[in-house]
Amino acid sequence: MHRHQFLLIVGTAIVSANAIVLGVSTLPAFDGEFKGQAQSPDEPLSLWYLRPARVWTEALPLGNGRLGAMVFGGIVTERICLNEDTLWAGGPYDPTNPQALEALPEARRLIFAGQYRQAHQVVQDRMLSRPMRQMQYQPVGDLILSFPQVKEVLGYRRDLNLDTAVATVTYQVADVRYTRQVFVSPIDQVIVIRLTADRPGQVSFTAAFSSPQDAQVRTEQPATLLLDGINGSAQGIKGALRFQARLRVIPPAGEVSIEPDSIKVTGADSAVLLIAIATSFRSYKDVSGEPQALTTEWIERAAQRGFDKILADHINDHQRLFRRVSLDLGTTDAARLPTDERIKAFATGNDPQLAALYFQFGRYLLISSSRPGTQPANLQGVWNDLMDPPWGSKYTININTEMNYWPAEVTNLAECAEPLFQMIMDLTQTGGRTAKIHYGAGGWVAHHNTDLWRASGPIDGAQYGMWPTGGAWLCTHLWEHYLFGQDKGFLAKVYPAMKGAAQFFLDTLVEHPRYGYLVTCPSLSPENRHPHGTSICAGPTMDNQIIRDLFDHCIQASQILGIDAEFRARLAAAKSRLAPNKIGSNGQLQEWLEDWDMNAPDLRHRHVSHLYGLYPSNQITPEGTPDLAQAARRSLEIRGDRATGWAIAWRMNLWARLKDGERVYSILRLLLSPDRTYPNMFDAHPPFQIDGNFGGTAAIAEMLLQSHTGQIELLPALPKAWPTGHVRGLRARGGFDVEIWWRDGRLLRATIRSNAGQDLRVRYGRAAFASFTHPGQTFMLDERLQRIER
Ligand code: FUC
Repeated sequence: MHRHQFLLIVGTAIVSANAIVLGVSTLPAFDGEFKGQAQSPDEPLSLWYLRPARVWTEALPLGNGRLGAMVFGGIVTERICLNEDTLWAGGPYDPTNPQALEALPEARRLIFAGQYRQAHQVVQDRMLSRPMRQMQYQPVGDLILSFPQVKEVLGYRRDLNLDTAVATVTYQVADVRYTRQVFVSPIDQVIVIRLTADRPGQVSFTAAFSSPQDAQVRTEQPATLLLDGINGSAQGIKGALRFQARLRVIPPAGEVSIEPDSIKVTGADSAVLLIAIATSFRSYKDVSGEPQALTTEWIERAAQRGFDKILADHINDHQRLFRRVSLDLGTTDAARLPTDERIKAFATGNDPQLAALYFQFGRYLLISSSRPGTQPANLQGVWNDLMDPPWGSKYTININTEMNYWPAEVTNLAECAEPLFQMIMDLTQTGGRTAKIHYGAGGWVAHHNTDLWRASGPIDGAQYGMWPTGGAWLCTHLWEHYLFGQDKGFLAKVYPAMKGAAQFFLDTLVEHPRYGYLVTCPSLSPENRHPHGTSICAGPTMDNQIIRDLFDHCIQASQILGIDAEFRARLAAAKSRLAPNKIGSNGQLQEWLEDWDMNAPDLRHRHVSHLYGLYPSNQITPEGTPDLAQAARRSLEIRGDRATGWAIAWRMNLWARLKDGERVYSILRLLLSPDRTYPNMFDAHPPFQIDGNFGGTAAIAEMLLQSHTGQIELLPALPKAWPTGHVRGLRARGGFDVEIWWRDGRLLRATIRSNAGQDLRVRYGRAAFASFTHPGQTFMLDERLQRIER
């Protein structure tokens, strides 16, 4: 530990946030000594460390879907970064560009004439949204707790218990042990901090807020600290949100003094701090909410209920979701080390439990950043401390947002995807306008990004933004939700959104003059340049695959719902005219209609868009389409394993679908290394982007269970590194819950529960099992898939 460096960084970060923004005086750094080594926490599903966080990517994330908190665990100063998921820049806005439609025929003509650069220019100049960039996600600010100076601390430890979703900081000063617990309750909608000491009268601190927003701090009785602000303006869109953070110290035992901009507690036995945060956001088009009324109501209610009840309800509700899945990949001595040390050693060591922890951390992050009624998990989930974060911490829907939800169904957190579905419903509205104004089309469209205000047009630049298939990709999540849950009521509710997405393509696909296929134009293969100086093209492979899925899902849904026969026939006709997957001269799956792959400027590009057909889609499978699967493998080899966080995680899922467990595991070693995993286990793009966490979690599930071919396949990509293990609670398409035991690299036993009465087909290697089922029926199978009767 370089203590000197530690002091410097903590000092700088805190001073700038306070001194510049709110004028809070310089905070003292901890200049004492650490003595005595702490033990690892009892709960194996914990992240833990021997020192406070120096930087944000070492701090520990907590959240209830709507609120986020990052706990640094400092000794003299504690910094807790605060987020609320509707605090974005700007306000309701309509970025449609009425000039776009006029330019559309010209762009198409140039593309079909092979004049790609000229087409690019037309798109760039005339077809992008106004403004050309979307609004960014922003922080509320920090809670700063200042404690008395101390010379040395003993047995310092900070940890995050994934099973309880509580972060704890504990250390001893002289003969007093201090404990700080922090959690974010989904039931009471408050951030809760409890400070205790094992001797009476030892808890003293000052609580203050700092914020990079346009915000003011004040105090009021009883023991209340308030931060009132308005959000930032961006791209010429004025900040239209009001927000409030309200902190109450309860019960104000000991000596409490209320200063103009802070609350001071001296000599208390313990203290509980409650924080409520709200903005005036009500929907993407309505910002008339009452943050003050909301925070007041939440604080009053929580204060009355008291710490013990709030904590018990929090833990119950978290465990209701979290405990649905357990995963045991084996444990070695490495599991006793602090988490940051384990990340450094994973690639070269033997630490299977760290992979299980990474898997459960992904589930923990989804529960903490996306719950019914909240915003979907953005590029950083719900955690962001910057006013202008990388890529705006938005929703990038040409891979990243979808990847966030890859683990939702299979790892038994289906309700955590509800915010994504709600976002799709919003996009049908805003995207309907974009379809009409930019394309003169019916239905709705969303391009490669969206934000809180559900902007749906092409942005950022022609080579990134001119991609009309983002909304369609999102819609595949609606169908997958139905496949896993078999809820026809849900399907009936979301079918109009799927239909609207399909309608847009019926209206805008054009016949390719050379091939005769129906293609998207203009479009691109996210965000990869072809050999002709841009990414702009017609009918990239990914589009054909996504639209094939969308049409197919609509056809099946309309059959299940017994509606729309005529529309279904139109879809079937159009589907048969989409371009097929093609194998290029190098044996690769072509990324474009033309065999351009080997001449593209970046052969190792991070996006592997054309492999969408292999994962997440099931259009390409080793058994069903062996030639295409082989071509996909070739494309993966050409791209290589090394890439940014999410791109690595995608590769893992792809290799899992090719059933190469050793390859998946070797890529996991790249993902779970300091290059792509920060000390707090956040995925490094770099910088932090949460998609890699979720993609990695999905990939680990995909190694153990697959169900995309009408059958449940057990242990399809099990690596040698996990010879013996057990997983409980994974879900399979068709409405099944699956539990698997394995030993010495072979299946031992599996239990499959049918929830929806669908036919069951199971495979393990060459062994197979099939049966009719009725809802609630459970099947126990042995290592040869013979049924064990109970
Ligand atoms: C896409 C990717 C980048 C990054 C950004 C948020 O543009 O190409 O790598 O993940 O989204």
